[in-house]
Amino acid sequence: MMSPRVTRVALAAALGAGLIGAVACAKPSTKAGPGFSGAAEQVYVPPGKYDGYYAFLSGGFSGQIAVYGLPSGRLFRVIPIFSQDPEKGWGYSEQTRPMLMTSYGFIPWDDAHHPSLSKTDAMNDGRWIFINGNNTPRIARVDLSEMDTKEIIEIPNAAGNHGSPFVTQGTEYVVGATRFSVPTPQKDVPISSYKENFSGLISFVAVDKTSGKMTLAFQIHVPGYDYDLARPGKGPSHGWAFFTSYNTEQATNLLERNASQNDKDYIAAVNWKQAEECVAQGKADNWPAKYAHNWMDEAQIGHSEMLSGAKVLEPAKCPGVIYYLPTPKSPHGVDVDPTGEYIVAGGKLAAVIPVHSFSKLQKAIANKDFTGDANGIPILKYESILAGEVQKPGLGPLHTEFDANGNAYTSMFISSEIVKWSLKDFQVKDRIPVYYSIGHLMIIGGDTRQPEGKYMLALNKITKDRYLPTGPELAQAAQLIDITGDKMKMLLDFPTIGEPHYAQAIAAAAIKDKQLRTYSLAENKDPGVTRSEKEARVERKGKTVHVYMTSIRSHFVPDNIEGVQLGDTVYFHLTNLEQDWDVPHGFAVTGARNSELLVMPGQTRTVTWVPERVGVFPFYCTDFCSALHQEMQGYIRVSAAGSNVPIAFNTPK
Ligand code: K7E
Ligand code: CUA
Repeated sequence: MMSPRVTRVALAAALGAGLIGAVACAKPSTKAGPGFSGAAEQVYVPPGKYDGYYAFLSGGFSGQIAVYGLPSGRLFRVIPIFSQDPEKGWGYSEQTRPMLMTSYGFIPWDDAHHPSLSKTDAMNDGRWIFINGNNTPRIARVDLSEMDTKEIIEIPNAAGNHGSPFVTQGTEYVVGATRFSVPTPQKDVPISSYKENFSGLISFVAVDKTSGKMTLAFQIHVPGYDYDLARPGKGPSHGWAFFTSYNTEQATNLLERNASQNDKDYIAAVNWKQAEECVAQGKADNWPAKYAHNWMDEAQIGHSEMLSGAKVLEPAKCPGVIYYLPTPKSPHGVDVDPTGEYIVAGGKLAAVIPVHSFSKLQKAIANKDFTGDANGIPILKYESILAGEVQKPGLGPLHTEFDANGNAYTSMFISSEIVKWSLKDFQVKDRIPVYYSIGHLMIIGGDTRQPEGKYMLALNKITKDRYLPTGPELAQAAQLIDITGDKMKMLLDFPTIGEPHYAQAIAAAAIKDKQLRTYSLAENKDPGVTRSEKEARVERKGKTVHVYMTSIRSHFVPDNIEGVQLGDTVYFHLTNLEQDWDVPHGFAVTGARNSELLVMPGQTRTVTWVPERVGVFPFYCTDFCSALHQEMQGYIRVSAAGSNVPIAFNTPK
């Protein structure tokens, strides 16, 4: 995200803005753009009607993705990804726990920043959405027809997978960049030896065209700066990807000051097609690496395997693979316009928005228009690659998205506004205040070849006075803005789950009819499946008791179980026999230390229960499934260790 200094400055700015905001509350029509007239109609989706768009908002430090409807701002679902989610049993049930394995062991949380929809020919294709785990470097793939996480791959040798997982125009790759340079590979060295020992890695994870399966293709070893954000090129710039970096000062302490010295840092322009060739020619080194690859199989059972080794390319062995574009000043976001020609940077501390030209970049490379090099990586001359600078845009430019009419929209963190400017003349055309301290912004299809350009979301870090206060922690928020006219128009505020770093959105029509309704019971391959009530049973194997249980409206089979003893471990394998849409059943048992199970129709989920007391304990369905849901209950009897109560259970006669 940002340096502490910027954060503090921004907080001060936000406090100032808070006062303005208070005024805005009193007189909304003067402070929220041209007024709210008609806004209610624009966002109102009548009961029973659908929204026109799905929006996928990162949950930031919640580790998940939240699915909203636009324009209503209604929350539909939280997709559990990197964090255990007791609401759904994600990361608790035996089938889902492998999804959270890493080389550090089981990691039940991460900080998720950038959802990225899969693309075909630089357009959203509605198949998958990817998101990065920032803390323990990972990338996840969610299937959009199930809205469920199908795969998570760890990124070895990386530290802070922030500039990730932005997809290339044909989803050839999802990318990753190390936010923090570290000793690579890791070793025990003094922190003061940063300049000699620390470096960064830019990773390319290949995505299988048919299955979506992710494979670590190669990594590029880069100088020890902080690599922040990324965007692959498109159209003419397809085959390239751009990564911002800051801390070219290579400071290790008080970065707020010490990493803000240089007038310019860099955008790394990576020619990944060239990298592919060099790797194919055997020019990459094999580095030691250990990383987890986790996936859900077709039976919705999670697996985790530990992989080793990584192909790492040294830029010196692959000339032309990477160039540095000088960029003012501690750049954060980097965004590529719909034509693929313009590369826009957000220099957090910069007074202008610099726009690089891809065609000029190619010319400058051909002419060797370099001003020097950094660890052998050529630095291009700023003036030679510059398309233009947006003057006086506001304070703290971070991220840019694009509409269908040649306009760009940049979020201004410190001055809490969005500025609209033209890609033709780089002149500011409009600005709108946002509440407050905006990070990313998102236009529907705004990172594609053809933005839809109807709505824009402002994704704000701080809300201050916008909502009813809720103690020390206030909601982060999104704001919906109409961008169809010359003037941006504020339509709606809605709170988000966690920090909404970035978002993606797609027309509802593109995915709504592909939504899976049930899993097929006939095809259920879970080893714990119980396909009919007649097969329901309880089996003891030594100190382990397996309960093969079914649920259907409105009972469990079996619903009375005896013969369990202290010292046993009980596995409840619950199969939901329903084959109707929208009829999950839940399962909870007294004293369960993990979570409930929430089992979709046709699915099997397993929860582990270790009884700790003698007695008779109820279990019940947690999901209100029918008129007789409250009757959906049962008992399990726990006897003392060594008791002679035999295993017993009931099934329908
Ligand atoms: Cu919040 Cu993309 Cu992590 Cu910018 S990032 S704000
Ligand atoms: Cu099943 Cu409630």
